[in-house]
Amino acid sequence: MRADGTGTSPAVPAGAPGGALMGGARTVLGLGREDRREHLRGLPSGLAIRLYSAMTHLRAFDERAVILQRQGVIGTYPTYFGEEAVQAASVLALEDRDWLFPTYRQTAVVTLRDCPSVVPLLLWRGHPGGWHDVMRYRVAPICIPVATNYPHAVGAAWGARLRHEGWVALAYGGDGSTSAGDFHEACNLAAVVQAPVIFLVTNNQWAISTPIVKQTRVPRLAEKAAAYGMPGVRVDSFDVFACYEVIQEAAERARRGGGPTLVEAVGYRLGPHGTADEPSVYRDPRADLLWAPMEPLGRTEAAVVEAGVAAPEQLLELRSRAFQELRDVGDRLGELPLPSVEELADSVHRDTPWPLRPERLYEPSWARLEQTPPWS
Ligand SMILES: Cc1ncc(C[n+]2csc(CCOP(=O)(O)OP(=O)(O)O)c2C)c(N)n1
Ligand SMILES: [Mg+2]
Repeated sequence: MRADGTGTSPAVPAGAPGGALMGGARTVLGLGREDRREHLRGLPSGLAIRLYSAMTHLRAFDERAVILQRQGVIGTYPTYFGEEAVQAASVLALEDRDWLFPTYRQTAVVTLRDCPSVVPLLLWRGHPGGWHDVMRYRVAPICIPVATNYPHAVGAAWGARLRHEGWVALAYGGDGSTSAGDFHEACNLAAVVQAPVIFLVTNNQWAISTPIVKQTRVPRLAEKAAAYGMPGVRVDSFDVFACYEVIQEAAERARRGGGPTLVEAVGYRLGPHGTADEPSVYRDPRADLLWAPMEPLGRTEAAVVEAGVAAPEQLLELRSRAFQELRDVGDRLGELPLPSVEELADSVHRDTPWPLRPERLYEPSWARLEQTPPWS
């Protein structure tokens, strides 16, 4: 990293797609051809392929999940189409002992830590088998209430610092989450106690139907970091190499005792908010066309092939394998039996409270009234 904290990759040129909105964002793929080649050829051996492979797996998972939702096998599903680069980079830039704190948008990051894909898919089927082993993968349960995962990550990271355990925590979030009180409190406390935590905010410019201009007067979210006393970095969210670099730098700083970092991965939500959403009713579809060339998989493929880091056949092979694997997982998922009422009730609490015990769920409400609760 340079002395001014900007790292080795420069900012997205203003003339590039999204250049105006991406102002100040770090890039590798947006470099001129020669510089980009040099950068990609200088990466540690196999890293480009590992990143690409993780991205294809995430894409295959996401596409399969949308198909399964359309088939009625799973319920509502928040697609992350277009966010594969930042998500793949976030896992690979960290060590296995580091903790991840995902939201509904990062359903599949746990599978990059070798959790079987069927597990998060079962979650969206409302099946108790959808709870991954939190301690084994060091991935917290996903948080659907916006911004609630930030304080969890800060608390965990602060604990790690007090115990000198050497791991860092990474909490995901979106542009909308930065308006929530939890975000403010988490950033403030993290900086005060120098917690080894990374706030990875993917600014896709939309919080369901609320655009970023209605969310904040500070469109460069990374600038908010200054108010808390921590570094803030902008990066192109569609650029897996720049995201990897920025997150790794933040993790190294945190590990050295340098405290938290706010990483703003800026881009655009290329898809709908989720399977129940239709964005054309609230945003101009022409903007989608403008951003389409930033789609991260195709962009990465073009760059690594051009740089001679991978052959097109090799990438095709990786992509086909990932898609076949997820097709098989999807087929098996549809065949699994639905959970019983007992399984549903018992999966929520370690010791199921009396009013929620499975046998009681079958009783008509008048029968419950006539019984004496055990605490009376
Ligand atoms: C506390 C809370 N309020 C409202 C919601 C409903 N909700 C779900 S996602 C979402 C938008 C969040 O947008 P953003 O933080 O930009 O993340 P993105 O969905 O774009 O990844 C909202 C308002 C919620 N889940 N939790
Ligand atoms: Mg958003």
